[in-house]
Amino acid sequence: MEAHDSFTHESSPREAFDRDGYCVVADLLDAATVASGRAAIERLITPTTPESITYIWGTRRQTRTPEVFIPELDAIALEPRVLDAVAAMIDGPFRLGGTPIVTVTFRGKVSGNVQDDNWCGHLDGLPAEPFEKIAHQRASLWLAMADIAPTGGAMTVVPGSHRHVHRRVATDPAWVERRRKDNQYTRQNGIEGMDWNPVEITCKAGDGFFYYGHSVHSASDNRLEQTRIIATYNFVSREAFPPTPEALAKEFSKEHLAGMSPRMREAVGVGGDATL
Ligand SMILES: O=C(O)CCC(=O)C(=O)O
Repeated sequence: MEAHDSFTHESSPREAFDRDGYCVVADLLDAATVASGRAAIERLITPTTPESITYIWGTRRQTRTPEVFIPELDAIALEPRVLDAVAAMIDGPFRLGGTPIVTVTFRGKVSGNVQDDNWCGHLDGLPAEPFEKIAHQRASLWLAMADIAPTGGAMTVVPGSHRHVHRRVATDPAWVERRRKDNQYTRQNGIEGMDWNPVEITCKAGDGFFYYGHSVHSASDNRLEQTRIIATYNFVSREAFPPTPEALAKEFSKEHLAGMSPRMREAVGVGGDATL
């Protein structure tokens, strides 16, 4: 597959991801695809959507998966530019390793703002293996279904924090012990030697970003009227995470698997050797 233009810049998305723990890739979806994805999301998620459908964190709503799925979002995983972007991030053949997750942040509080210097980050667990081993076995691709502007509830990351986390895990058992109990990272409670310079990942509708969960990150408050609307696609290396029946049963509901198009079934690895 030909590398897309955006991958030939001086710093490719993959290099940026390795350096910063996240990277933005512009223009993965066209306007019509964004509009249809967004409409399907807005039909399901409103400020009063119940907890049986979404996890609630401040004004942020995130679909419960695998039980909640939005069929219209499936085809987006197969968009050629999406697949190109993922191919640059994962080593070898890959598959979609989970139900697309929808996140909508309405105006209001989530975990502070960089502008007020009261933003608080966290890690999605402490890494069990070195960055070099795990970084390109999975790719969490967040597709923006609406523009995300500063103070608009963006995913926020401390660039390069994953390097500090991995170094501590490899060298400092007392730190690991402490951070198992304290997963809150602030300017006052950061990581020794790490610059505290959280960055909001702003982008346009149709853009995507990859982020690494062992970076210090969190969602910011949304101070705008514009809701932040994201669909997250978790792709995995097919070799590292084969589509065994047990894996598929955890990743997708029976109803979702039953209603999938043949191409989508191939993309998740149901019943065969097809790879993306
Ligand atoms: O919604 C976001 O931007 C951040 C989500 C987050 O912190 C997480 O998934 O762990």
